[in-house]
Amino acid sequence: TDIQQLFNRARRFIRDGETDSDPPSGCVLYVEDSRTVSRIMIHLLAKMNLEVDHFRSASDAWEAFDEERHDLVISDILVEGEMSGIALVNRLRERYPDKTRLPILAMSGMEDPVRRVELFRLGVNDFINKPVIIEEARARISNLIVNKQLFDQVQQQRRQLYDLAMTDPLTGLHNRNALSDFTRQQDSQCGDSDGLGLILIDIDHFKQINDRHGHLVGDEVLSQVGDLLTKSCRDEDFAVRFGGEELLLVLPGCPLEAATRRAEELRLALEVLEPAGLHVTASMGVSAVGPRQNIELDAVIRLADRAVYRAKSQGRNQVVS
Ligand code: GH3
Ligand code: MG
Ligand code: MG
Ligand code: MG
Repeated sequence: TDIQQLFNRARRFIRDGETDSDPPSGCVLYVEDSRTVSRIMIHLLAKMNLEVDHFRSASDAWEAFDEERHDLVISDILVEGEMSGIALVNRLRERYPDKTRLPILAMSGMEDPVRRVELFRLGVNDFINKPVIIEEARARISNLIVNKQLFDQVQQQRRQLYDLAMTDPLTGLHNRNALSDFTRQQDSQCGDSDGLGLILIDIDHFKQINDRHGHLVGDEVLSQVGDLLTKSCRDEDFAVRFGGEELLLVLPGCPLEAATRRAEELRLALEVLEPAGLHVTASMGVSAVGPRQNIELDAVIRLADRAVYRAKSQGRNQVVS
């Protein structure tokens, strides 16, 4: 995996202390007003397989900084122009306090160790003294880039795991974990919300579908009904697989009448859908909570559940609100 490659690279680098044989690719925002120093550094960065956006002034670099593009900022501290390297570091750290997310490497010919320590206090990750020792610069830059990319990978994997934990694999809808999160969020608004409508959908005689056609066909039916719901969702809507063959649509800002209309549209769409070639219907219960009405979401779901029960007892394939 990519993450394993990064680990191995970092391990090799630390163990052997040698220059990276397979340096990370990435992009560096580089601020330096001296031609001599920048020529050396740009050459080094290119050899390290890094792209360079080079600026002679800190304010130009500040304008050009892009968190999506840049893996590292290398800044000279004493640069010409109205903005100093220190000011650039300050602004970047103000916006990106996380040192792992945005590494900053300061460069300067500072004899005074007290001023060097000050730079770390301002939030730089590392420091290179001038005149530059190439191998030292290479090692420090490589460390920062490897760490940053490792961090990005971990973040990405964390997001993927989160999505996995919140999604029902069969239907692709949100699962109960996601609903719990949503409910907590909703309830914490304490009646500040615009209100919402709920449609609880229970497929009719689903057990018969399984019994007659097999579990896999039942799964296919569920998956296609899930797709129907997904397609019917506006951006703000929230579709959940609530139970086995029970699906829940949360419709923020949707009063009872509008939610009932949406349910009726869905009921008709399902009647003609014929998932897995079968005639499938559902019973739907609709409930709603008005704007600034302080009612817990679970209570509104119970109302919808009671409405489903009535739809079932009144003959199924209908909407009750
Ligand atoms: P009703 O019209 O009263 O709702 O009848 P029903 O048969 O739909 O309701 P019941 O609650 O008796 O049965 C639901 C069935 O759904 C039982 C269960 O085996 C099936 N089921 C639950 N989850 C899944 C699933 O993931 N895949 C399949 N194929 N079946 C499932
Ligand atoms: Mg059911
Ligand atoms: Mg049932
Ligand atoms: Mg059912």
